[in-house]
Amino acid sequence: MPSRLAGRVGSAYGTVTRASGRPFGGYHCRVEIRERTIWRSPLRGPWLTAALGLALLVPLVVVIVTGLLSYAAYEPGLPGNDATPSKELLGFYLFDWPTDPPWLYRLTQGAHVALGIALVPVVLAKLWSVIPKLFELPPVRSVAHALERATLLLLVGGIVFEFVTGILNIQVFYVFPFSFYTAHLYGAWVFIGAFVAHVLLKFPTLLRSLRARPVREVLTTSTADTLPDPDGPLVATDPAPPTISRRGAAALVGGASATLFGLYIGQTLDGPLRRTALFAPHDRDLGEGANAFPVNKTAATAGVTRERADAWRLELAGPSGTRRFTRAELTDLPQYTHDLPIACVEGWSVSCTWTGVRLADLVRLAGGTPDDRLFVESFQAGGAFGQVSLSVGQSQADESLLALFVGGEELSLDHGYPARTIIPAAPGVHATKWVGRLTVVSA
Ligand SMILES: Nc1nc2c(c(=O)[nH]1)N[C@H]1C(S)=C(S)[C@@H](COP(=O)(O)O)O[C@H]1N2
Ligand SMILES: [Mo]
Repeated sequence: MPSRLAGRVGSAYGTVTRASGRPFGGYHCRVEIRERTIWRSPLRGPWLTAALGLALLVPLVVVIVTGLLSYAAYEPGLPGNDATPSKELLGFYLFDWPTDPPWLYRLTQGAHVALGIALVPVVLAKLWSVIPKLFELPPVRSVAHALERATLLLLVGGIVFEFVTGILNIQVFYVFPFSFYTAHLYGAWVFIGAFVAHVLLKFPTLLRSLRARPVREVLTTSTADTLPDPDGPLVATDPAPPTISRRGAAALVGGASATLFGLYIGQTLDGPLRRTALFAPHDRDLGEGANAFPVNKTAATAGVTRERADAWRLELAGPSGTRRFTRAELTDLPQYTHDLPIACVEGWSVSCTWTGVRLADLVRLAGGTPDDRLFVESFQAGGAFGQVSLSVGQSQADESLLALFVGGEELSLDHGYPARTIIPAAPGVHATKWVGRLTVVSA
């Protein structure tokens, strides 16, 4: 008798024989019955797991690639930009981050964060679809089986770790007792390794499982007519009556995913659509006027006061010595105006019109050449955000500015008054506020 039927009529006997496939003793028998009767959804089976796997495949590759690009965008090879301890090979990057097009990081990091958020329901559904495996008994059957389970642990542990740290970070909820940057980078490599192995191993199964159930059939089958997959791993031996069809489940997961995407994407857009970013933490009470855009670290938390800012001089150090400039002396230099976005690693971005002195002009004023780069230091109190090495390309780009004005108004204290750098296509964290010193470094 087919084992599924045996399960359906509720025979504990049939359930057990199929599950263990061998003679059973009292203890073993009890455990197997429990395992087989908890997970009874008729949807669980090779088709659902494969369909969710396919839905995740391309977006996860985009999340991985944009994540690695974000690492490259930090220019981790330059002094002071990457504090990751003992990164060795994991810290490799292959190219200088470009300065053109200026919206590049806005796009890659917006995609990284928005897709990461949108995939949460799909990942949860995928974990739900395979959850009986977590309670598989006996826990280890052979060396090969132990290895397979260890890989799955890295895969599931890796994705859960990356999603949890990423989401906490974009919600500016820094509760973990370690550096987000380091943990998310190391976690990424664990996940990427397990992900690549998993895709290579399971892709043939994915194709086979999807072919077994044509899309047309899935789309036209009602809840009442929804049957379990024919025999296969994960299929309940004792399935409950269906409460949702496969197309209904797809609509549920897809709808949840689209809703999350829709409620986040606004934080990357300029204009009225920004107000749709209900879940994003950076878009409330921005104030009025040209300085009404998100503030990551306020002047107050950075220990910057109006008095300190007013007593300020910019120190410019280079081959021809150190010079000091008042703000008025800087506004007397040739001024340039560019529309450039600030694009934070946390996914939000905003385009502003910046006016100020060209960084390349300052390099020249300090006696540097077009092959030199800048080291930027803030006069804020302490903190890891105070120092950034810009690449030669970033220091020399026409659009890279020491900005003094935004949207035609003086920078507000929270946005970096008296002066901040703004670099095309660079991550927001490299747009140093309250610049205290610029040093020309020959590359
Ligand atoms: N000195 C200093 N500059 C800084 C920061 C900081 O904490 N200190 N935060 C950075 C980060 S993470 C971002 S995204 C942008 C945010 O700029 P905003 O606060 O002007 O919007 O400033 C960057 N510049
Ligand atoms: Mo940021």
